[in-house]
Amino acid sequence: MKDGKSPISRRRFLQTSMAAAAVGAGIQSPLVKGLVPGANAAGSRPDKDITSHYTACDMCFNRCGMIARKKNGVIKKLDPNPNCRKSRGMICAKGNAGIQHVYNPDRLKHPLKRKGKRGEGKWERISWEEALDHTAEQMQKIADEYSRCGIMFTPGVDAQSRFVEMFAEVFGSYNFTNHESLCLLSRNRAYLDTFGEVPTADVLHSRYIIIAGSNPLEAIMTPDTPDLVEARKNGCKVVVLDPRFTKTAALADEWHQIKPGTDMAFFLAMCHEIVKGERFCCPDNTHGYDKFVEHIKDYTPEWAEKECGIPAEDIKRISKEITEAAPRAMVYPGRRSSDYKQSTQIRRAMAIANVLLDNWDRPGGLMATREVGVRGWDYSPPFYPENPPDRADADQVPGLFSDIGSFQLLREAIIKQEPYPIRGWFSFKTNFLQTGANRQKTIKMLENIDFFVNIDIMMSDTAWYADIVLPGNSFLEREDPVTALQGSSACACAFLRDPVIDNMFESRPPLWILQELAKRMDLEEHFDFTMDEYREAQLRDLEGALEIMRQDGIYFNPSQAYGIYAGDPLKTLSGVKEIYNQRYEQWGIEPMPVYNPPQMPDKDEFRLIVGRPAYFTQSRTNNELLTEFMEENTLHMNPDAAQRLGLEDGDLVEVESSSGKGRLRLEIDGGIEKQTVYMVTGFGSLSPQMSQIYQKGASIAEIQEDAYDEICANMAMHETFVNVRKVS
Ligand SMILES: Nc1nc2c(c(=O)[nH]1)N[C@H]1C(S)=C(S)[C@@H](COP(=O)(O)OP(=O)(O)OC[C@H]3O[C@@H](n4cnc5c(=O)[nH]c(N)nc54)[C@H](O)[C@@H]3O)O[C@H]1N2
Ligand SMILES: Nc1nc2c(c(=O)[nH]1)N[C@H]1C(S)=C(S)[C@@H](COP(=O)(O)OP(=O)(O)OC[C@H]3O[C@@H](n4cnc5c(=O)[nH]c(N)nc54)[C@H](O)[C@@H]3O)O[C@H]1N2
Ligand code: SF4
Ligand SMILES: [Mo]
Repeated sequence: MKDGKSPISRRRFLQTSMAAAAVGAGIQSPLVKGLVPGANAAGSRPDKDITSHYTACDMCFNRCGMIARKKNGVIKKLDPNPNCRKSRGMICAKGNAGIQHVYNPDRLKHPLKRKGKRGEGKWERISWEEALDHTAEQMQKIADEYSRCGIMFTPGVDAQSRFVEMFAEVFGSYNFTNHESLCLLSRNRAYLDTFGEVPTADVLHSRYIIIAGSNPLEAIMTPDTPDLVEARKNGCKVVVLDPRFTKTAALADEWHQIKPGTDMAFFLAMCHEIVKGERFCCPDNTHGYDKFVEHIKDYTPEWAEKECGIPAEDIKRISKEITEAAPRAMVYPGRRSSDYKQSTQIRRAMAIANVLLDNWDRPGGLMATREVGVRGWDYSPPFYPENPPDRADADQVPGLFSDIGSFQLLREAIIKQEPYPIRGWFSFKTNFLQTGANRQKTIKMLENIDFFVNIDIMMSDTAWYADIVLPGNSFLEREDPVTALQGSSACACAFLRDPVIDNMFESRPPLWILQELAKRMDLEEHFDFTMDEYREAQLRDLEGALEIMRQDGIYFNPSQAYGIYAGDPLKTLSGVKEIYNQRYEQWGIEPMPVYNPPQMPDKDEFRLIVGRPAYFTQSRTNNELLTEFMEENTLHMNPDAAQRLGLEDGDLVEVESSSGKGRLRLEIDGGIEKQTVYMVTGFGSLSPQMSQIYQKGASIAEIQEDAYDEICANMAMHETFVNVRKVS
């Protein structure tokens, strides 16, 4: 590390990550054993100087089981934990590159205080003592001058984010939000409002899967990604609807290039066909079946063809085939649904199709929440009578999640300083300046923020705009609480992390930072616990689980997988599956999905959509082992469209929306719909300290317009229309 280079060579990294990617394809591949000698791998390496440490990957939210190999105090390699059924004994390329996450020369090394203007990049090194004193003082000042709700808290996906949530509550702010309003809330809304909870998908045992608005072969989800490959081998039919020819489309039996934003037409027509076929009949355990039959009368496949571009004959055939395979069949619920203003209703149409397939709580269908047994920590946050009555983003959309709200609505509230002032921002492990649509608006929001503290592992674009930047430690340096995980039929499991190496530089864990702040704000009593005490409370109902975690790196609860409800009422208002949603009726919105064509780009415009490559997580692109796969992002465009504009592959183009613009190279892509363009997230960095991505490609957040779902205010990224022109 002395020369600033990582201790693993790139060539060796590529070899190992390829091997691991191959492992992902098969479930009990001999490669797993090749990578990890011995089932219980701890201590079984031939080189006696190498020690092995169980952990869980944190390069994305999947948290695949992992074993870190350490020699002379340095992590040399990350291997999959073969005991981890959730990840099917796999880690992906990003997981392998976790080593560069820890040993990245761009890591933040000590606390920093801004000296110049925001974004100017003038920093002063300060001690932790000064950083914590100053942060506590500023937060207290805002609480005193405005209210405790005057600070917005935004933690990212992390085993310790719960502590930030607790801190926000104890401090007294309701203005808490996280990545979820950029990600999956409209999907969650749709499934909660249909089945009473958000299911996992039993991909492995399914016989027919329609995947729409999801790309699990690149947007990796465990165990769904390896399970999809396995299910396909076992004869499961896979049908993909995507405006792009993705890797999932390549695996599928059928790919249909659907017109963006029209999925609801396809699924309503599919429901029409299923109902017409009368193979399925479920009036007993559903609410509103008869009304729905009437509702979809005119949503015929012939009608849908005109909207979504998929031939009526195909819609009829697919509907018949999937009904024959039901109940071991599904419309895959997917995950990210931050697409359209109507995403909740689009996903509702997909959820209702699942109702008609009668796959709820059954093998090969949608699985209900299983018992893991990890419990919470009991605490009682103080009540602050002087606080405003509610969140600043309350009441603006009917189906807002009251615990999470919406980043975009909070941003709006801060810009307007309505209904009350929010003057502070506490952020941990999120990068809204790269992941929140309309970056300039986020920068504008900062004009009204008096104090912004950011905890990151690197100088992200968001950290670059902070007043105080605190260096967080990485997952391999951490002592983390127990995390419970669900992974379809694969598992209901739990794991924890112990440090593999000491904190590098002056980096610190979130809990320590929060405890230090609590001490300085007279909130100490609420954070007066050790990690051991916390874990003990979490595991109070799981005797022996800790030992099992230590021995295998993971604990499985062999809890019931199917038939969990067994005739008991669902958690919906009616106690049954709600095709007709009663609460929507109360809210004054359509209780059943009504098709409205999406807003379309003008003749000379394109719709800009997002999606992921397999080798980056969100904006976490600043990793030398991964930029090897893609040095900068490109704008994908259909060849006919490019020809019309006189553009050639590799041309430098400017992409402009009403929000902003960016310059990047054109990539001609025969697999993308004609009026749609696509680019990868996480480039065009503002922060020069992100050395791999600074001045590389363009930031999509700069170009995306500020749209959100009409029901729950989840971000709607595909409502962005752009012009593209050649830069001469
Ligand atoms: N354009 C576009 N926008 C999107 C998406 C998209 O596909 N395209 N996807 C959306 C989705 S689905 C989601 S979930 C959100 C995600 O939105 P974010 O949560 O904002 O995304 P990340 O890029 O994961 O940001 C994580 C930040 O945490 C830092 N970090 C990583 N590890 C650690 C650590 O151990 N400690 C600390 N303190 N910091 C760490 C990283 O450096 C990075 O700055 O983005 C949404 N926004
Ligand atoms: N490698 C990698 N894996 C990841 C992540 C990552 O950043 N990188 N992030 C993780 C996270 S936080 C999430 S939320 C999940 C997201 O996983 P997914 O939900 O699978 O999300 P995306 O990759 O955004 O895939 C969405 C797909 O929908 C397509 N699409 C766009 N518009 C439409 C439309 O109107 N109709 C249809 N039918 N399709 C459309 C896009 O082209 C894209 O292929 O991935 C997780 N896994
Ligand atoms: S999918 Fe890849 S990056 Fe995500 S947790 Fe698993 S190994 Fe890590
Ligand atoms: Mo996400």
